[in-house]
Amino acid sequence: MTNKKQEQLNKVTKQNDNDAMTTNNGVKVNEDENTLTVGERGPSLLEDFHFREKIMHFDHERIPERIVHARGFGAHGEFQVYEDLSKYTSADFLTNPDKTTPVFVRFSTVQGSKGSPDTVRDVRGFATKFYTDEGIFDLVGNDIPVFFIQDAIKFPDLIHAVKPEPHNEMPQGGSAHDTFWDFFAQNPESTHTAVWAMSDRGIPKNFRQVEGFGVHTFRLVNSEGKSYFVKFHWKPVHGLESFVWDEAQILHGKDVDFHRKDLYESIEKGDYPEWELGLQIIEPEQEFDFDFDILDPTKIWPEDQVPVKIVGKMTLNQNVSNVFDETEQAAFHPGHIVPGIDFSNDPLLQGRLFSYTDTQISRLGGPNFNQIPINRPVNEVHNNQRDAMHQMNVHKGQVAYHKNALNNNEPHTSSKEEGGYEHYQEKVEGHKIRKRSESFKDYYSQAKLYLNSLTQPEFDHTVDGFSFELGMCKSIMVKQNAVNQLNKVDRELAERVANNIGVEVPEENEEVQSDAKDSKLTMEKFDIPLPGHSVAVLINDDIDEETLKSYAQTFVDNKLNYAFVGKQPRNISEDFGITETFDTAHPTLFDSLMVYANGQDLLPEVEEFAELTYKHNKPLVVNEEAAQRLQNSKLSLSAPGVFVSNDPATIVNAFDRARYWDR
Ligand code: HDE
Repeated sequence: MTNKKQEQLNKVTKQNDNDAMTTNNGVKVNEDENTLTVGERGPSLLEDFHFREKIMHFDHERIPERIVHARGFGAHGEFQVYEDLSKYTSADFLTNPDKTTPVFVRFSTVQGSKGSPDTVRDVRGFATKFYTDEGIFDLVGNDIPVFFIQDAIKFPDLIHAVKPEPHNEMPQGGSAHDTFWDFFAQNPESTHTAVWAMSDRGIPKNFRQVEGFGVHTFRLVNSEGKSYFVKFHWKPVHGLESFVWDEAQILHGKDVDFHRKDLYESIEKGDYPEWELGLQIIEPEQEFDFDFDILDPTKIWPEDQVPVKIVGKMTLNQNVSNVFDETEQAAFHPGHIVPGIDFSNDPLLQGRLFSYTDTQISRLGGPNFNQIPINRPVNEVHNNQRDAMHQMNVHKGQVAYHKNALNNNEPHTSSKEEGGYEHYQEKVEGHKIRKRSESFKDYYSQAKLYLNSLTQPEFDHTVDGFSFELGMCKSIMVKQNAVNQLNKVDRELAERVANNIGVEVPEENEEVQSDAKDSKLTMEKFDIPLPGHSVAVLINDDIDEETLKSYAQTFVDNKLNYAFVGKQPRNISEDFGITETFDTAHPTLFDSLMVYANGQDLLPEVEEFAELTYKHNKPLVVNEEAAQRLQNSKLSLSAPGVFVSNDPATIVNAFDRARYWDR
């Protein structure tokens, strides 16, 4: 499946097949395994230009990783709007339902370096580049709808606090350390987002099953110049799922690439990840109708109050050809917008508009990063910008300035009617001041709203999340200060965390008083479709070929991914059989488990596999032989989500729920 962007990329794709190796200057290479030396055992010669070029290039292969969001993974796809939204916006990709717009999406963690594990507890970046016919629109969002700070000037402080501590560069890929929680306790505006990050939202099971949020308030502007406030949402067609923390931690070691592998393999198999684009729209006259400031990025617009209008679908359908060339060099920027979309005065958004171009200059080596294939728009670029590092174009002609007569005043500017970008003409007045608006100062009500809206297991997991992270802190003062902050949101949360980590339970009656809930904050709001889930079938001793095949057929029919796991691999055909062993497979790598025993005692590995699946609340089916032998294990055969059956359809039905929290 190719779209315009992929065709453009194909044109610049270098194939290594069937081509003679050359130097970068085009000279054919006759030898690539030995440097030029004086005699077979003599010294190397400086004149070996092929060696020098090869090593010089290698020496400079790495570019600086992103300051934040260094660990990421991307894919191509396309977006199509369901209906003409010209009532709200003039953006061509949002008004023409017949048009498909190429997209490139990069998911990321925030804290860790490029090689850190995928499954850490963190906010996930969800950045989408739309290659529209009117230029590039980047929706550079996260999987959590709010952010830790309200003003961009505090971003370096937040990131310095969360990144590995400077004196020992620890910890990697996590916020469970003193400086982050000190920042949290001293900067109460971070409370709401921290509560989200400590809940199940901080440990998503994969990228396919996260929500996406533009976070900031933007504007949509229609062709008459009328503007609406808008928040952008991505709603996952595959529902929302998370890990349990123990499972995520094991995965840091078992498979550091767990999330990227899931995305890559889903796309390779043709099980394309999909999201629907949603808009929350507020009329300009309603700007002050809410008990929060709609410009404050630490606040959601509760969906029960401002419903999300579903307007289109994005499908990721092609992996990149080369991760460095595309994903690593992708330069996202919230300031890349197209006519029909505009900014609000959210002070966090305004600051981001400076940061992203600035960072690309040092990361991608100069101001021509827009010419890197992944960053090029699909429409043509004409302007008088010239020269600079890594210029990829050969500009023709004498004239490089505007206005000119020598070249008929080309390239010319365009009026709004001709598609020129015109900024929304908002009237603003005020004094030059450094001051936070009073309307930004309620830090706790929405954190409470979030906690009130969680199911009991979700709330319990949030208590566990805080208990782990604060428990890992060394400073008693930091732990106490952090719990004192939580006490302003929710008494039960503060009390349980204080007891878990051994600090004093703060005073009573400090918490914000509110029973308000929003039905769209629990992760259980989405159905979770069966396809894409996985099952490991453990073969304890032996299984006949027919049974194995019938199991496989049931899984294929239901679009479940599966692996047969045994003591040793056993090929039945070239691509079918027992492909995994107890050394290569692990319960954390699968969503469910079937155990098949055939008379012999259970192997210790099988019992361990079953116990961990049980502990992580996942569906578990054991055949009768296995059930008899599991009588004395740590798992209870009568617990919810544990089934004794020989029938592979039982596991299909067990996916009625992805996790049995009541186990
Ligand atoms: Fe970013 N952010 N950010 N950020 N951000 C970067 O840009 C920054 C913020 C987000 O996959 C950097 O190219 C400032 C909010 C994503 O390549 C940098 C502030 C949100 C990505 C930067 C914020 C984000 C970045 C680092 C405070 C969610 C990864 C490398 C005002 C709405 C994009 C780069 C990718 C990356 C600055 C806050 C999302 C340093 C100053 C809020 C998804 O420019």
